[in-house]
Amino acid sequence: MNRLWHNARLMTLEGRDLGIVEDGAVACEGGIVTYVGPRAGAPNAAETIDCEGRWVSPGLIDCHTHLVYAGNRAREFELRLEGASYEEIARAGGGIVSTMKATRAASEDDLVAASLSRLDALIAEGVTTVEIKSGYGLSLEAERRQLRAARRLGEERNVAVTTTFLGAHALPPEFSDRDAYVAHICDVMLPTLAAEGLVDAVDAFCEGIGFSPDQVARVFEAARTLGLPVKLHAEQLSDLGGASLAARYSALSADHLEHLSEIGIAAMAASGTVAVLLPGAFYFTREEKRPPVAALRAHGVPMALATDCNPGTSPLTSPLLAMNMAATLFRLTVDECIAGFTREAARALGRGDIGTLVPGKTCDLAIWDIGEPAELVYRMGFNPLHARIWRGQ
Ligand code: DI6
Ligand code: FE
Repeated sequence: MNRLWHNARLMTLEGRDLGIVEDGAVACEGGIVTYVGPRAGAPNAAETIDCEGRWVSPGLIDCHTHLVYAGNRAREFELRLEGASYEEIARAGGGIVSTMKATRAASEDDLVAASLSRLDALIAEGVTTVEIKSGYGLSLEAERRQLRAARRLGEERNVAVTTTFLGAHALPPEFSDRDAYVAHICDVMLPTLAAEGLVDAVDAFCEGIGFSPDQVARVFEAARTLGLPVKLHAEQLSDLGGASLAARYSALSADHLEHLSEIGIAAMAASGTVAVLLPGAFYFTREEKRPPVAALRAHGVPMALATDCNPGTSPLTSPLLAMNMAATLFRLTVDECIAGFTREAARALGRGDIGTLVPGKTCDLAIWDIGEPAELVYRMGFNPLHARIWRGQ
């Protein structure tokens, strides 16, 4: 079935800015975009949809989430309000490990049910592709359950799910030695889950309370052997040189980056590694050091944005609020915020088939009730989505 959306103002995201086309049209056939441009040149279609002058952008892409988990950390939030730090709570056995316990106790059905409401919140704001990490199971069986639940979410809803294995997120209680756990990840967990088709990419938490650069390098070697792309939680709480390490492995992205150095920035620029900025985690943990946005810009490092939806540091399910935070807290421009959830997010996932409106790409659209693009970034807690199209439907 071919369709044509017309009488639209387009943000194609083609090129370096928003790629605006006034009085535009988008045509699709079989879920693939066949035309983007002025209405005057649009082909005929079996079905035409009048957008009544609304703005149309690519569907949003949330390229970094930990959406699948059980329980919540509201109590830990209260402890932090009383003065405890995130690292203190983690070292005292709270933090990631407390979510691990709840997640291990949940069935696959429980995980799907608990995660659907979070996924629906993203979808309601125009998300058409979401990356979901494991990392709250921390055993072969429980990581498998998390990844399977993530895949199932993509069957329950009209949304594309891409999965990332984050076994190296925290040390599970069965292990007292981080090196031994890393060996188990490399020799058993990752190869098994990859063979089951559950892993699209591999991530790790490179941090004092997580894993050292040497340990992460071992995980990346195992990923390379399996032909899987890598990404990294890097320089969130301290500078361990994670971004440079990620760049050495041609990582798709390095994420967080508040404590990123000039050396790390130069390495990312050279390898084409995307900087994924996560203002929700910055805000929620009351981090005081901002990611070096001006230097990333100066070096031409592409910047993506994501919610980092997770129970501990970013219980955020609003890409639009994340854009507002990125502008207000990190001084990103409106164009950078919108590109961060479309074109650059696609790049952070290594996906050439989504993220811009160009013939040949997947027809994922968000249609907005706004007067100008800045309105997407400017509002807080208001959702102007008029309609969302996934694969042409
Ligand atoms: N960094 C984060 O912000 C999340 N994971 C990570 O490596 C937090 C995960 C959590 O606290 O549950
Ligand atoms: Fe994260």
